[in-house]
Amino acid sequence: MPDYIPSPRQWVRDQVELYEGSGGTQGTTLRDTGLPVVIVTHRGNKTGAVRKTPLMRVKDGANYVLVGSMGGAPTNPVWVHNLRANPAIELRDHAEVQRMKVREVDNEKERARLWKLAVAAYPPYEEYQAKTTRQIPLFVAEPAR
Ligand code: F42
Repeated sequence: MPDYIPSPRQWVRDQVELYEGSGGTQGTTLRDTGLPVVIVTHRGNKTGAVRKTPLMRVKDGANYVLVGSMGGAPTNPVWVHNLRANPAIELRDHAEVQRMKVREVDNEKERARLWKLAVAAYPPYEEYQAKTTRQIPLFVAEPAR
Protein backbone atom coordinates (compact mmCIF):
# COMPACT_ATOMS: atom_id res chain seq x y z
CA MET A 1 0.00 0.00 0.00
CA PRO A 2 1.50 3.38 -0.99
CA ASP A 3 2.17 5.87 1.79
CA TYR A 4 1.58 9.58 1.69
CA ILE A 5 0.82 11.14 -1.70
CA PRO A 6 0.90 14.95 -1.46
CA SER A 7 -1.84 17.06 -3.10
CA PRO A 8 -1.21 17.91 -6.77
CA ARG A 9 -1.95 21.55 -5.85
CA GLN A 10 1.26 23.31 -4.89
CA TRP A 11 -0.26 25.78 -2.38
CA VAL A 12 -2.10 22.98 -0.59
CA ARG A 13 0.98 20.79 -0.49
CA ASP A 14 3.06 23.69 0.85
CA GLN A 15 0.54 24.46 3.57
CA VAL A 16 0.49 20.82 4.74
CA GLU A 17 4.27 20.71 4.81
CA LEU A 18 4.63 23.94 6.78
CA TYR A 19 1.77 23.14 9.20
CA GLU A 20 3.00 19.62 9.98
CA GLY A 21 6.70 20.38 9.72
CA SER A 22 6.39 23.14 12.33
CA GLY A 23 4.40 20.92 14.71
CA GLY A 24 1.32 23.09 14.17
CA THR A 25 2.89 26.47 14.94
CA GLN A 26 3.14 27.86 11.38
CA GLY A 27 0.97 27.79 8.27
CA THR A 28 -2.13 27.30 10.40
CA THR A 29 -4.35 29.89 8.70
CA LEU A 30 -5.85 30.30 5.23
CA ARG A 31 -3.54 32.57 3.27
CA ASP A 32 -4.15 36.20 4.24
CA THR A 33 -7.55 35.70 5.94
CA GLY A 34 -5.97 34.82 9.27
CA LEU A 35 -8.70 32.20 9.76
CA PRO A 36 -7.63 28.87 11.27
CA VAL A 37 -7.24 25.65 9.33
CA VAL A 38 -7.01 21.99 10.38
CA ILE A 39 -5.28 19.16 8.53
CA VAL A 40 -7.32 16.02 7.86
CA THR A 41 -5.33 12.86 7.14
CA HIS A 42 -7.33 10.13 5.45
CA ARG A 43 -7.00 7.28 2.94
CA GLY A 44 -7.65 7.42 -0.80
CA ASN A 45 -10.64 5.25 -1.72
CA LYS A 46 -8.89 3.81 -4.79
CA THR A 47 -5.18 3.98 -4.03
CA GLY A 48 -5.38 3.39 -0.29
CA ALA A 49 -2.68 6.07 -0.06
CA VAL A 50 -2.46 8.55 2.80
CA ARG A 51 -3.95 11.91 1.77
CA LYS A 52 -3.69 15.17 3.70
CA THR A 53 -6.30 17.86 3.20
CA PRO A 54 -6.32 21.28 4.87
CA LEU A 55 -9.85 22.46 5.71
CA MET A 56 -11.26 25.41 7.64
CA ARG A 57 -11.47 24.84 11.39
CA VAL A 58 -15.14 24.67 12.36
CA LYS A 59 -15.66 23.47 15.93
CA ASP A 60 -18.79 22.14 17.57
CA GLY A 61 -17.85 21.34 21.17
CA ALA A 62 -15.32 18.48 21.01
CA ASN A 63 -16.30 17.79 17.40
CA TYR A 64 -15.26 19.39 14.14
CA VAL A 65 -17.38 20.11 11.07
CA LEU A 66 -15.73 19.38 7.71
CA VAL A 67 -17.15 21.34 4.77
CA GLY A 68 -16.81 19.98 1.22
CA SER A 69 -17.04 23.39 -0.40
CA MET A 70 -14.05 23.47 -2.74
CA GLY A 71 -14.76 27.13 -3.54
CA GLY A 72 -18.28 26.34 -4.81
CA ALA A 73 -16.99 24.13 -7.65
CA PRO A 74 -19.68 22.10 -9.48
CA THR A 75 -18.47 18.72 -8.15
CA ASN A 76 -17.51 17.47 -4.71
CA PRO A 77 -13.84 17.40 -3.80
CA VAL A 78 -12.29 13.94 -4.03
CA TRP A 79 -11.69 13.77 -0.27
CA VAL A 80 -15.50 13.61 0.21
CA HIS A 81 -15.50 10.24 -1.61
CA ASN A 82 -12.56 9.11 0.46
CA LEU A 83 -14.31 9.92 3.76
CA ARG A 84 -17.50 8.21 2.61
CA ALA A 85 -15.49 5.08 1.88
CA ASN A 86 -13.27 5.23 4.96
CA PRO A 87 -14.47 7.34 7.90
CA ALA A 88 -11.36 6.86 10.06
CA ILE A 89 -9.27 10.03 9.99
CA GLU A 90 -6.62 11.83 11.95
CA LEU A 91 -7.24 15.50 12.55
CA ARG A 92 -4.53 18.01 13.40
CA ASP A 93 -5.62 21.27 15.06
CA HIS A 94 -2.42 23.24 15.63
CA ALA A 95 -0.25 21.03 17.88
CA GLU A 96 -3.06 18.62 18.80
CA VAL A 97 -3.48 15.46 16.73
CA GLN A 98 -6.49 13.20 17.33
CA ARG A 99 -7.84 10.04 15.83
CA MET A 100 -11.42 10.74 14.82
CA LYS A 101 -14.33 9.15 13.01
CA VAL A 102 -16.47 11.07 10.54
CA ARG A 103 -20.10 10.76 9.58
CA GLU A 104 -21.86 12.65 6.83
CA VAL A 105 -24.70 14.88 7.98
CA ASP A 106 -28.01 13.93 6.35
CA ASN A 107 -30.51 15.23 8.89
CA GLU A 108 -31.82 18.62 7.70
CA LYS A 109 -32.19 20.07 11.19
CA GLU A 110 -28.69 19.09 12.19
CA ARG A 111 -27.40 20.34 8.87
CA ALA A 112 -29.01 23.77 9.35
CA ARG A 113 -27.40 24.14 12.77
CA LEU A 114 -23.95 23.05 11.60
CA TRP A 115 -24.12 25.13 8.42
CA LYS A 116 -24.60 28.24 10.61
CA LEU A 117 -21.50 27.33 12.60
CA ALA A 118 -19.56 26.80 9.37
CA VAL A 119 -20.57 30.18 7.93
CA ALA A 120 -19.76 31.91 11.24
CA ALA A 121 -16.25 30.39 11.10
CA TYR A 122 -15.75 31.10 7.40
CA PRO A 123 -18.35 33.47 5.83
CA PRO A 124 -17.44 32.73 2.14
CA TYR A 125 -19.07 29.28 2.50
CA GLU A 126 -22.37 31.07 1.94
CA GLU A 127 -21.24 32.42 -1.46
CA TYR A 128 -19.83 29.02 -2.37
CA GLN A 129 -23.20 27.36 -1.73
CA ALA A 130 -24.97 30.05 -3.81
CA LYS A 131 -22.51 29.44 -6.66
CA THR A 132 -23.22 25.72 -7.10
CA THR A 133 -26.33 23.56 -7.62
CA ARG A 134 -24.91 20.70 -5.52
CA GLN A 135 -25.59 20.73 -1.80
CA ILE A 136 -22.23 21.23 -0.12
CA PRO A 137 -21.58 18.09 1.95
CA LEU A 138 -20.92 18.39 5.68
CA PHE A 139 -19.22 15.81 7.87
CA VAL A 140 -18.99 15.70 11.65
CA ALA A 141 -15.67 14.44 13.00
CA GLU A 142 -16.00 12.91 16.47
CA PRO A 143 -13.22 11.62 18.73
CA ALA A 144 -12.66 7.90 17.96
CA ARG A 145 -13.31 5.62 20.92
N1 F42 B 1 -11.46 22.71 0.62
C1 F42 B 1 -12.71 22.50 1.01
O1 F42 B 1 -13.46 21.78 0.32
N2 F42 B 1 -13.20 23.06 2.17
C2 F42 B 1 -12.44 23.85 2.97
O2 F42 B 1 -12.89 24.28 4.04
C3 F42 B 1 -11.07 24.10 2.55
C4 F42 B 1 -10.19 24.90 3.30
C5 F42 B 1 -8.86 25.01 2.92
C6 F42 B 1 -7.95 25.72 3.72
C7 F42 B 1 -6.60 25.78 3.37
C8 F42 B 1 -6.16 25.11 2.23
O3 F42 B 1 -4.84 25.12 1.95
C9 F42 B 1 -7.04 24.41 1.43
C10 F42 B 1 -8.40 24.35 1.75
N3 F42 B 1 -9.31 23.63 0.98
C11 F42 B 1 -10.61 23.48 1.37
C12 F42 B 1 -8.86 22.92 -0.24
C13 F42 B 1 -8.67 21.44 0.12
O4 F42 B 1 -7.50 21.28 0.88
C14 F42 B 1 -8.60 20.54 -1.13
O5 F42 B 1 -7.42 20.85 -1.85
C15 F42 B 1 -9.79 20.72 -2.03
O6 F42 B 1 -10.99 20.53 -1.30
C16 F42 B 1 -9.74 19.72 -3.17
O7 F42 B 1 -9.73 18.40 -2.63
P1 F42 B 1 -9.51 17.14 -3.55
O8 F42 B 1 -9.53 15.93 -2.66
O9 F42 B 1 -10.48 17.15 -4.69
O10 F42 B 1 -8.02 17.40 -4.05
C17 F42 B 1 -7.61 17.23 -5.35
C18 F42 B 1 -6.86 18.45 -5.87
C19 F42 B 1 -6.64 16.08 -5.27
O11 F42 B 1 -5.84 15.97 -4.37
N4 F42 B 1 -6.77 15.20 -6.20
C20 F42 B 1 -5.93 14.03 -6.24
C21 F42 B 1 -5.34 13.87 -7.61
O12 F42 B 1 -4.28 13.25 -7.66
O13 F42 B 1 -5.91 14.42 -8.56
C22 F42 B 1 -6.76 12.82 -5.92
C23 F42 B 1 -6.57 12.50 -4.51
C24 F42 B 1 -7.32 11.26 -4.07
O14 F42 B 1 -7.81 11.26 -2.94
N5 F42 B 1 -7.42 10.17 -4.88
C25 F42 B 1 -8.15 8.97 -4.47
C26 F42 B 1 -7.24 7.87 -3.99
O15 F42 B 1 -7.71 6.70 -3.94
O16 F42 B 1 -6.08 8.16 -3.61
C27 F42 B 1 -8.98 8.41 -5.62
C28 F42 B 1 -9.67 9.44 -6.40
C29 F42 B 1 -11.05 9.06 -6.84
O17 F42 B 1 -11.25 9.13 -8.07
O18 F42 B 1 -11.92 8.72 -6.02
